[in-house]
Amino acid sequence: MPNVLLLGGTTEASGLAQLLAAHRIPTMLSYAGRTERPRAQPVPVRVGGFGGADGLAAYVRDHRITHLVDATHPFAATMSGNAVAAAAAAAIPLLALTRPAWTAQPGDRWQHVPDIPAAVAALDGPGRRILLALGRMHVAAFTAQPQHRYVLRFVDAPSQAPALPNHALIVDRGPFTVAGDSALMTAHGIDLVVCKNAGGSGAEAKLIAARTLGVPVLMIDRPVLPTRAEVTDPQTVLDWLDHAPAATKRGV
Ligand code: 3Y8
Ligand code: NAP
Repeated sequence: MPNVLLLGGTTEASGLAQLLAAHRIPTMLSYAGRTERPRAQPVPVRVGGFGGADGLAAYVRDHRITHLVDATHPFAATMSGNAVAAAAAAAIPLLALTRPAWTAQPGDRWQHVPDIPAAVAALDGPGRRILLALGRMHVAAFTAQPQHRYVLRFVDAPSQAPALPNHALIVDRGPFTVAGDSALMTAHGIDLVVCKNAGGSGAEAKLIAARTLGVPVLMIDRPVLPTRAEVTDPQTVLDWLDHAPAATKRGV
């Protein structure tokens, strides 16, 4: 019987947790602890970092984990790099459950930038009304462009006001709806959406709303992740668990 460590924090991870619970496959879902009230899960949950790749490898050994599934967000590059290193060190199989990057559809007005600094640089020029849909972690970078009116959306209320001088703050967690994001963008007169190429359905509403409203999008491309086996369907993970050899004798 597999003993799975599922690195979570995404819609796909939650979907896989449902499947694993339904098949009574022993699973621990792991959160970093970035939000105050993570979604309840049908499997046991742990919260907090492991202490780098070595800490994750030690956790795998100590808890006799046989399979590691990385279902973290495409921008969680450090975690994904640690997962590759720890799975190798502990000699257990690793599979990433991810989602395809979004691609521009007819009617989309996208400008691609490679990372957050490039997104900040792209905002040179006169003041605009920007939906900065990046969460809380990267807001400070945009203080370099204070001339804009920013609409921010955080999962949790911040302990102190964001540093941007001209902003409106919305506290809401996804998945979001097209109707909700269309109403939000209309109410605030948004003329630019800035977002990460997260992929998936949970954050896609703002792109569909932007397309309908004719609002341009500044799309931050994904960081490069280490090479690892990747699937996009939770059911495929179940098949893998049935067939991937568990930990070799060496290492565990
Ligand atoms: C803690 C777990 C589920 C998973 C839901 C998905 C969809 C809703 C959309 C916008 C974009 C953003 C942000 C976003 C979405 C899903 C998914 C997704 C984007 C929770 C969650 C955790 C986090 C962490 C949080 C980050 C932030 C990013 C908000 C739970 C709700 C912007 C990413 O305050 C903070 O420090 C928040 C940090 C990392 C990025 C940032 O830079 O601020 N997610 N989000 C996970 C952990 O502790 O390990 O609380 O339940 C999960 C979800 N957020 O099971 O239903 O699958 O992607 N999350 C982005 O895509 O750009 C919002 O506003 O339009
Ligand atoms: P990150 O930058 O890649 O990771 C930073 C550190 O956070 C990791 O080294 C690890 O600490 C810890 N960590 C990250 N994910 C973890 C997990 N699932 N369980 C235990 N520890 C974890 O990660 P991030 O971008 O901050 O993302 C944090 C969480 O939010 C992840 O669950 C991710 O799926 C979710 N999320 C992120 C985004 C985003 O935009 N980045 C969007 C939606 C959801 P140690 O080194 O101490 O082990």
